[in-house]
Amino acid sequence: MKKSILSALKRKSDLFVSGESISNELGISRTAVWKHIKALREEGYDIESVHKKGYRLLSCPDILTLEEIEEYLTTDFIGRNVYYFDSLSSTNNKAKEMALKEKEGTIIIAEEQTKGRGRLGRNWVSPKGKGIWMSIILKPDMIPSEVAKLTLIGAAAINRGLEAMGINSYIKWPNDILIEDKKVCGILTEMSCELNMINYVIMGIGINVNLDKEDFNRELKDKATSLKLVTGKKIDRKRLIGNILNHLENLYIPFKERGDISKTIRISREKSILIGREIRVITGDKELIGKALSIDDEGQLVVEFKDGRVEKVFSGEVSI
Ligand code: BT5
Repeated sequence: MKKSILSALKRKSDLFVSGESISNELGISRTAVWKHIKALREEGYDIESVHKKGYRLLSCPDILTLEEIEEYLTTDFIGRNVYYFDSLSSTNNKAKEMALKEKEGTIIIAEEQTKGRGRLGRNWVSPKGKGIWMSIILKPDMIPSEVAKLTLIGAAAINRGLEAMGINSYIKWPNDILIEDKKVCGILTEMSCELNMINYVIMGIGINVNLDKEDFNRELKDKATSLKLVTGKKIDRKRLIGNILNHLENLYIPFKERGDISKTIRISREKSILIGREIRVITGDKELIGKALSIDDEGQLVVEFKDGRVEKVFSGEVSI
């Protein structure tokens, strides 16, 4: 009901909508309309009410509910079902709890994470209202070893989504997005699978959108940044989410339907921060130095090591 009232106010944009017309349209009492208006105000909607004229929507809050992001979506299924939370330990954890019974494309978003996670149990800083901390539930019908490619699809979608906002970024294979050599986004892809079958994949995306310098602790100060810090202005999180999810779906569908990741690979190569550079490849407790030569058609990083060996790295930790 609250959603219908909000849509009615949004439809009229800056005009008044009478309480009577809302109550007639939705078949509820004027008092009920008033209660929903009050609840919307508590969520941060600025709604003016004028005697004999009705209600007028003055502004919408900076929140990432479906009602707020859907006007930016052109997708068929990704982002069409949104669970929005003020605070969660980790959106990936919540998504895992819900994944089996939710449909593909469902997203879980939180304004803050109290135990945001990176890979290998590392911490992910996720302060309230300043980032995009979300997890997307995917259910591709393929063998588990294909899942590493989804991270590349996510990274390419984020790169293109940022580009649509006029922001140039680079991809640090396989799961980071960098601007000015600093990390602005990380992806954590997790899955539940059987021997030959994926039950679900959770693609967790963390983007530092409007974080300020003081949001980064000492460890992160020199290696992380935010979109606000690099552009010098506050970035519209709703539009950014829309752009990313639209690109994500466009890159995901050919992969899901016919295993085609050619467009993702093109973007990964074109925007790679590693290709041509000296890198360190960390696998387990081993660390090897080499030069990143290319990314092959399967999304593997081709590295020439110091001893002249050329090898493909399928997944792992790489630093510049
Ligand atoms: C990642 O791991 O980069 C994956 C991050 C995924 C976060 C999202 S948010 C939504 C979803 N729910 C979750 O709980 N997680 C996902 P990794 O490559 O392991 O990088 C982790 C390292 O990045 C940390 O050890 C820090 O050094 C650094 N780091 C932590 N918070 C950061 C931040 N906000 N911005 C940039 N770097 C950060």
